[in-house]
Amino acid sequence: MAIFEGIDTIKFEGAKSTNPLAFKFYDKDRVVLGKKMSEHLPFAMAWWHNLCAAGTDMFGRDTAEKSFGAVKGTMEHAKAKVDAGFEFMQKLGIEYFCFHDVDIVPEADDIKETNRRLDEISDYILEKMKGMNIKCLWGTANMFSNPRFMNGAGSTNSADVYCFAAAQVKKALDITVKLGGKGYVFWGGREGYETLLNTDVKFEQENIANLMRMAVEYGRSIGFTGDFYIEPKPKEPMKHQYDFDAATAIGFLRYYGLDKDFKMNIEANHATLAGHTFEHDLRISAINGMLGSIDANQGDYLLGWDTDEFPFDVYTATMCMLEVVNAGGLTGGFNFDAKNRRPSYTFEDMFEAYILGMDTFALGLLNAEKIINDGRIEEFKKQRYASFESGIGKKIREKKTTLEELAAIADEMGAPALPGSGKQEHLEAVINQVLFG
Ligand code: XUL
Ligand code: CO
Repeated sequence: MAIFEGIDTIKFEGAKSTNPLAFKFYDKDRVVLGKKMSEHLPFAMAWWHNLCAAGTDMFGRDTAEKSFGAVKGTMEHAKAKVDAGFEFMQKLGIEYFCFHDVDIVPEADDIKETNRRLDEISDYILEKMKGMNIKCLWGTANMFSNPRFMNGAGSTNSADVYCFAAAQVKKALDITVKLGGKGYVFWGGREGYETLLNTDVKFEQENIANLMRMAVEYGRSIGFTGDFYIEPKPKEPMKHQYDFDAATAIGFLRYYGLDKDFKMNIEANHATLAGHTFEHDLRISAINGMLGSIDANQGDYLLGWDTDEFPFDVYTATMCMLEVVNAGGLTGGFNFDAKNRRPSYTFEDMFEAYILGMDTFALGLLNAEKIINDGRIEEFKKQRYASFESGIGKKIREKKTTLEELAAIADEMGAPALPGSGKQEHLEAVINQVLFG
């Protein structure tokens, strides 16, 4: 029995289609820049937003009905969510899912019982996966919702809570490996602080790094060959979170010798909360060889928190896809860490949200292709640094010069000529011409 009755497999119908339950731009087999769209865009469903969250916010209760025919908080409900999730992914042609431990089972008071439930549900998920082209992109442990984590998990002041966090990471890794997950995420939900008056920052960061080191050791010992990811976010729920942005997280990983096993999982709305564009954090990750995966969503520039909206902004998706394509693609995928707005509470809304997100990234990819093929942006950038291609510029790049030599050249020349126009407006106009001309 179908859960999403009346909703058929979502098909590509093209830009002119007025069918809300059809793709207008995401045409999975269309070849773009030498690869199929579906290969450029390995989309994933976020278990938590799509199957668990039903609209509760600080001011009101659920608006959406997500019991899927079972009593909430039971293992029957956990299984109904699996049924719903797989039907949903299959109908949309989504090949991956992401989960937290407590998204897939109700948490029990005793971790031994929670772990038993995780064994049971992962057997059930594995059974579902058979014969279907649906895989696990990444798993993670929720170490921020339960009150025990109020002072953090790796950064907690309590050694007992630290043990609990370790136990959850261990089990979440077991389940991720069991489901063939490509990655394992650390989003430091409460790894941060409210006030320095009660916080030893160095102590806490060392403990977080140690938890990650133990996770790598354990993961590798049970055959996990994928990437570990840090998902940076500057604030919310904590006032200050340690993994502020990609640059901060990369520095942390290098300092603690974790950079060989970890990459970044960059979330658009987290980058903008950090005062960056999405593409900035993608670029910083890419140039450090750490662009792993993406949490695809968008924020609201008028609101100062993580609104987790479905991607709609085609310019941003275009800039994102330029970064991804230029980096040679992702080792992970595009996880829609996004939720329907509270008043969009129907099953159709769930599908339309994913169609919007997938079409937005398809447009981003098609636009990136146009910009790359046009070539003017890349050529301008190349020309901009041309003075480093020969003469003293070349010597500087080859590290064959000294401050004394450069100072002597400066003495000779008097004032240098102005370095050439940055031509931002020109380049922006080129983008608009390429996209809409
Ligand atoms: C929270 C967030 C998380 C992570 C996984 O802002 O993005 O859902 O993606 O823990
Ligand atoms: Co996220």
